[in-house]
Order: sequence, then structure tokens, then C-alpha cells
Amino acid sequence: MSLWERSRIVAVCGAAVVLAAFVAAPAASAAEVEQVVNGGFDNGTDPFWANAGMTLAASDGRACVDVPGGTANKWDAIVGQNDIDLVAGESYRFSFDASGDPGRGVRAVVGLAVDPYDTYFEQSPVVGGLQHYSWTFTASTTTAQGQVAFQLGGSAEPWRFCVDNVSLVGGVPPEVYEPDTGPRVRVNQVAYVPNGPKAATVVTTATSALPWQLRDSGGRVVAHGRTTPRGVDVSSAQNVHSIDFGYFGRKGTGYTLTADGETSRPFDIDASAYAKLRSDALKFYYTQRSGIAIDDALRPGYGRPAGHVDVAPNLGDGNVPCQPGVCDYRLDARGGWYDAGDHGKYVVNGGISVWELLNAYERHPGVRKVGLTVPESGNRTPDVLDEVRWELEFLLRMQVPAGKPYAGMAHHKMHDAAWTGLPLLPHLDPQPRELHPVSTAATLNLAATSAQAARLYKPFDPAFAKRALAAARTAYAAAKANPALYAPESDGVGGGAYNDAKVSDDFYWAAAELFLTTGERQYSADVLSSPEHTADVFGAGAFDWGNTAAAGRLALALVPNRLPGLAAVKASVVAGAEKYLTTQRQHAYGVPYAPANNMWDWGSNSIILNNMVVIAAAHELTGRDRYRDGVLTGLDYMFGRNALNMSYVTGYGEVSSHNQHSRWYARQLDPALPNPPVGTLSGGPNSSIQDPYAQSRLTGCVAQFCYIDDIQSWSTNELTINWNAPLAWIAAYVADLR
Ligand code: 9MR
Repeated sequence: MSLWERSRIVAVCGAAVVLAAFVAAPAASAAEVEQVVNGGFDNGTDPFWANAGMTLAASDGRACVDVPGGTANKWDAIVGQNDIDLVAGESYRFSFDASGDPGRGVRAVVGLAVDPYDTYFEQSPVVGGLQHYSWTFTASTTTAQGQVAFQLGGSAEPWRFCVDNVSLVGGVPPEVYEPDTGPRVRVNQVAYVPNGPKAATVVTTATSALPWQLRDSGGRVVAHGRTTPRGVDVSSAQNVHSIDFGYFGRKGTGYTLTADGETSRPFDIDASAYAKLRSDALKFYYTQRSGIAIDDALRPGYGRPAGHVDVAPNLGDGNVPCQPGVCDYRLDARGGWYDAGDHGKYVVNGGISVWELLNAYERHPGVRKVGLTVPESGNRTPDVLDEVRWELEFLLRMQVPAGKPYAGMAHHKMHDAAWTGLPLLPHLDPQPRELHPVSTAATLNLAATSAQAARLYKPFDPAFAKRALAAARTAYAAAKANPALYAPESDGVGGGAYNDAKVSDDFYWAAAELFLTTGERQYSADVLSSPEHTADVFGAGAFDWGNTAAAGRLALALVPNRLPGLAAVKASVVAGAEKYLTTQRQHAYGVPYAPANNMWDWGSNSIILNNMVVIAAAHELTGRDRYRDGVLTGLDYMFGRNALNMSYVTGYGEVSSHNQHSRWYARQLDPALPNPPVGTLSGGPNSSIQDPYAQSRLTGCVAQFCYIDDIQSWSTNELTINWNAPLAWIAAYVADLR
């Protein structure tokens, strides 16, 4: 049954919608103060209010409202109460009882009642039969103009919502969040490679070496030794030891490691998991596709109608206008992949994702034969090229047509005019779609990837290769003519900003790919004169959507070419890899990542994986095992050798991320929807915890602990096309090792 059908059946049958983890209200203490007036509706409905056209009526000691259908936004239909006092740093318990037509999403908010209507805390339960809801959060702001609100809009159909016992109690003890981190012996819960390194980390108060035992699935000790005390690990603030059992190479399943009285989660010694990961990580992209129905026969449980194909309530991507005042034409911007858990499509980010997948294709022969069960499978073109083409065609559609201002440039992005709530299947998104201004960075993303495509698709579709190369040349020339059109940070309403005000890296990357495809001197001259060519581009993180110089450097080092001074280019990649190995050696969890001030970045998992891509490149350039070992050790972190004792890839390892922030894999909010597909990478620890949910649980967290597997945590637990790309790249590298 498709995702969409199951979702409808729940709505029709009225099956129970149960939200996990309701916290029982603790006993009131003297200091606790109720902020909501008449929350039990024992005296009518005042001072609650409802938007125009809605009548909130008290009946049986609760309040009910008929919510009109046909509104676009959650906030188009609100029931709320104003004049709520909030004090920064004080903790509040927000609770209520609610019921409604099954399957309807409610955005319950504590925020600011006046412009700019900041949200201090929000939750999005899907209601049904009467349920009690309760959460504790800490206010970030002091105001007398707070608001408690239930945002009920965004539904095509009218529906009925009832609420009772609305309460916001201040002065409650802050909720202390203790992640369940399981046994203190941390291993790669998926698999160690038989002839590769094998290391584990033990969290302990002991300061001197401890004995350890490795047991096979029958419980027999097959190896033993002593731990190495490592002191306090900066990234977790834990006292840890490490275990090295690399010499043990017998293939098998169900091994465990014991030390300090704790036994690890089980793991395998076997490389085959990584071939499966290679295809799972690549299959992720089909279900991110926009503009095409997802065939349930190809992805059981994930079928859904086509999103954004101009069928109501979608306003479609077939004929998209610019934001007001930005341009006077419309573009057919159908297709492509949805960026992440949102429905936006961004050229900057589509670009790095395409580049990395095509680079994996070019560098790892095994990728060419991987079957992805996509609609195009069997068409004599490698499946991975079919999948990436879906995005490339979108990127090409974002180029400004000849004869228009900025012809040849690419629009930075297109997405909803306003942010939507969760859950929301792509074909049900009612928001108008808009093209945002062109940018130099987007134009160079188009140039780099279409140049790369021209090289790689040529044997399979010479006409497409020719079209791609023409677009790349045009884009590159347009970027040179408009070298400083930057996407601003402020353009983040309804979609991410992907702001990027440094484009020397994008110029370098695009020139490199154009040179590799054409061999032309005009492009090699730009590569050689770029300040990026000799800069140390291997910082704490090597490359990402906003920093693409290292991607250009890697391509130059590894794709055969005749650039003068190639030996230095290759040496710089090996030197970069050495830096990451040094970081990894110093890190008791074996992570090749140590950002300044221990501030782990948004999407840290992808940054770590991209640093591993650099290490793998050094392996290819030198053939030296130390680099292969570095990559394999990095994988251990991703799959459970970490402070939280969890794998960040859905379906891999005993305990793995599975509630990533997504509008359509929103099972945590609506049991009729699925979790993200197996092989989906979570963004991972993010020291800045920008979302209110993470703030309510993780404030004060140390690096590795700044993560929570909850759908509300968009800053630590989203999924994106640019994060699964390095996962696929690394899996492809490991799968090809022998
Ligand atoms: O991955 C992006 C991260 O590097 C930025 O710091 C952040 C804020 O601009 O945006 C992240 O990207 C999000 C994008 O803006 C919208 N789609 C979801 C992306 C992942 O969270």
C-alpha cells in the first residue's frame, strides 16, 4: 500500500493516532504559577480568541471550533490567548487536552503575539481521540506579550477541533534530558572490515588500563587485551579509553566487546554491509524526487502521488513566477529532488549533491553496476546516472533564458512563499512557489555540474552531453560577467537561505570541471590564476555546499588531465588527508573532525564524511594503507562508536536515527506515514542547536551530545540530498576495497 493510501485509510477509519512520550505532569510546587486564564473553559471561552470566520464555543466544559477548509497556512486558522507573561530562563510546562477529526495536524505554539511573531516553543501533534499533551521548555525571552496558540489551518477540508485544560505553568523545574546511551563500550554496530582496523571506545571513570574481551556469537572469548586510557575527550567531555583489536580478522556476526563490566552492542566483522549501504544511500534519491509519482512497487511503503505538478492544492512548479519585482517571466521548474525535509529546491545544494554523486560514479567502478530500481532501470544507462539526471534537468531549467536580464545565470532557488508545517506530503503543499533572484554561486554550481555531466553522460547520451556543456559554458561566462551577485542571509522565508557571499571557490570549482571536460586553455588559465589553487583549502571541514574549492582540487588531482603543476595539486590533497589523520589520531572516538572551539557545525555528519572523502582520495593517490584505515575508522563513528552510542544511518546498527525531520517521512507525528528509508543519513550533532525543540532538551550540550532523534529538531536531525551524497561516496569507496 502506498504511503498516501495508508495515510488516507487512517483518516477514513479513524484509527487511533498516538503520540509518543507524554510526560505526566509533576506535582505542583509553591512557586509554580499558571499563566493561562480560564484554560478549563469553565466560564465560557474568554479571553481565548479565534480568527475571523471561526466561532470558538464552550460545550461540556471544553471549547470546540469548526476549522474552515481551503486555507494555505497553519496560521490562517488560530485559536489563542494573548498577554501571556514569559520570563527568559524560566521553565514552563505547556499542556492541554485535545481531540479532533483524526489525522489533522495542530501546531501548538508558545510565541510572541505581535510582529515578528517569534516562536519560542512549538509542537505539531496529529490529533484524533482525546489525548493529554504536555511538554516542558525554557523560555528564551522575557515578554508580557506572549501568546499560547493552536494553529489549525492549511487543510483543504473543514474539520472540528476541541481543546480543554490549556495550561502554561511557570516556575516548574527544567526538564533534564538524559539520552539513553546504553552500554559504555562503543563500537561500530554495523561491521568492521575483516582486514581493516578495529577500534572501540569505553566511557569509564577508570584512569588506568582495563582488561577487555572480544566474544564471538557463541560467547567464547576470541581475543583479549588491555585498554588505552585517553583522558577526557573534548568532543563529549567524557573520560574514555580506547580498545584496539585490529589484528582480529575472522569474519562473523554477533561479536561483542566487554570492558569495565559493560558489554557492547553486537557487531559483525564483514565488509558486505557496505555494498548494501552503497545502494541504499543512492536509493534515497528516488523518494526525494519532485514532479513524478513514486511507484510503490519500486519502493514498497513509500509510493505517493507526484508532488508539484500543478494539481490542486499544489500550485505547481510548471510555470513558476519570480518573487515580486525579481523578474517578468516564469519558468518551468518541475522535477529535481526535494532538498531535505522541506519541499524547496535549491541550485546551491543541488549542485554539490550532483557533483559528489557523479564523482562517486567516476571514481568507484562498482557504482556503475549498482541497481537502484528506479523507473529508468534497464535503459542501458547506469542507474546512478539516471537518478542524477533527474536533478540535472532541474538545474538546467533554473537557467535564465536567452534574451532576458541575466541570461545564462541560474536562479539561486525556488520554494514555497511561506514555511509549511509537518506532516505535509509533497502533493498536498498549498503554498505558492517562487523563483528567487539569480546568484553567482548558483550559476557556478550549474557550470561545474553540467560540465562534469557533459563528460560522464557522453557515452550514453551524446546529445544531452552537448546540451549540458553548452549550458556550462554559458553559465560560466554569465558568472564572470556578474561575479558578485550574492544570495543574502535574509532570504530565508519559506525555504532555506543557502546564503553564500564567497564565490572564489565556486569559480575555481567550475573552471576545474570545465577544464577537465574540455581541456581548454581558457579554463586552465582560470584554474591556475585562482587564489584557491594554491590556498590550503582543507580546513576543519573540507567542502560543503558553501565551500567548494576542495571539490575542485580533488577533481583536478584524480580525473586524468594535463594541468601544469599537477604533482603539487596531488601533494596538497595528500597533505590535507594527513591533517585529517592527525585529528583522527588525537580523537578518542576516531573522528577526523575538530572544529574551532569545539563548535560542531550543522550537518556535522556530512562534514566528517567529506573529510573522509579527502582521506580516501589520498589512498587512491598513494596506495598507502594508512589512508584506507583512516576512512574505515571514520565509519565507526558514524555507526555507533560515539558518545550517544547510535548509528546515524536509518536501519543500520542496533540503534539508529529514524525520526529525521521530514514532512513526508513523518511517522513520529502520524503513524500512517513511514520513517525515512533505510540508508538515510541524519545531519548529526550541531552545537548551535537552532531549533526550539533541541533548545528545550539540549541547552548546554557538549558537541557530540548536541543531537536528538526527534522530528522537531530540524537543526540536528534533518535529512538532505547533500548529506546522503558523501555517505554514498564513502560506501562506494569501501565496497570497492579488496
Ligand atoms: O545545511 C544547511 C546548513 O549548512 C545551514 O547552516 C542552514 C542554515 O542556512 O541550512 C541548512 O540547510 C537547510 C536548508 O536551508 C533548507 N533545507 C533543509 C536544509 C538542511 O537543514
